[in-house]
Amino acid sequence: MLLNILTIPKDDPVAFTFFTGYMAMLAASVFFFFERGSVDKKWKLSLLISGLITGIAAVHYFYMRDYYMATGDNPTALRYIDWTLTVPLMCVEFYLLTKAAGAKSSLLWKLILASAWMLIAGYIGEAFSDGSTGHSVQWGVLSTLGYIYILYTAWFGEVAQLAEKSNSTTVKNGVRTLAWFVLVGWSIYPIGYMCMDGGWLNTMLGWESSNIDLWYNIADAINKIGFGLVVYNIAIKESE
Ligand SMILES: *C/C=C(C)/C=C/C=C(C)/C=C/C1=C(C)CCCC1(C)C
Repeated sequence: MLLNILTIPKDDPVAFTFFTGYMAMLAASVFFFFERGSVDKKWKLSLLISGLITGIAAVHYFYMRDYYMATGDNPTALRYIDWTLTVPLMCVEFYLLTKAAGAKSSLLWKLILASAWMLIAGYIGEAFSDGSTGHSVQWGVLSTLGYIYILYTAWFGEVAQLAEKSNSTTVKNGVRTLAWFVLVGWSIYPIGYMCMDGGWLNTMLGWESSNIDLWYNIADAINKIGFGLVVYNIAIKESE
């Protein structure tokens, strides 16, 4: 197959979002790293993590983009390696934000465990798909259990309760905004998942499987850059 990374077909939105996604992640990382200098010492670690999330994504987008342009396939392994690193780092952001209100490291480990569960089940559902709806739905449902655990923790569980106890309204509101990201932004991923071959939506609507990356690319930009910007806003306000 011809390696064709210089021309983006004008009717290929997936390629388009791989290029813009890559550049946006890179720019966001530069922004978060530089802005570490504008916030109080106690917020520098949070901004570093924001920069690492988009930075790790930028490197994976670099490779995923080329993989997609060369093969036209979904870069499933690269995608899940990226998520395996970046989703736990997002859990670290929740932990750091609620630490001042008394978050224990056990909270962090529970969130990381739930994300590992969610991603391993999702990977099995995608990478070992036999094209059947049964396989896709079974692993999708198992994965969703991990997602619901994180969602519950952010909205009603430990994270929400600790944020409520925080004496800063900025932190309280910020954590609530991040919980919205987990509810709305993260829900784009299972929708994308259901569009794969054999996926529930794909079967129902007869969509193309390559659409899966369009969903994932849009979701990643919202969740990684948007999430980081919320943390950045909290840090700036709290540093004033
Ligand atoms: C930066 C990457 C992020 C925030 C990735 C988040 C990924 C998910 C919330 C994925 C969830 C999935 C399900 C809930 C069910 C189907 C399989 C997944 C892995 C796509």
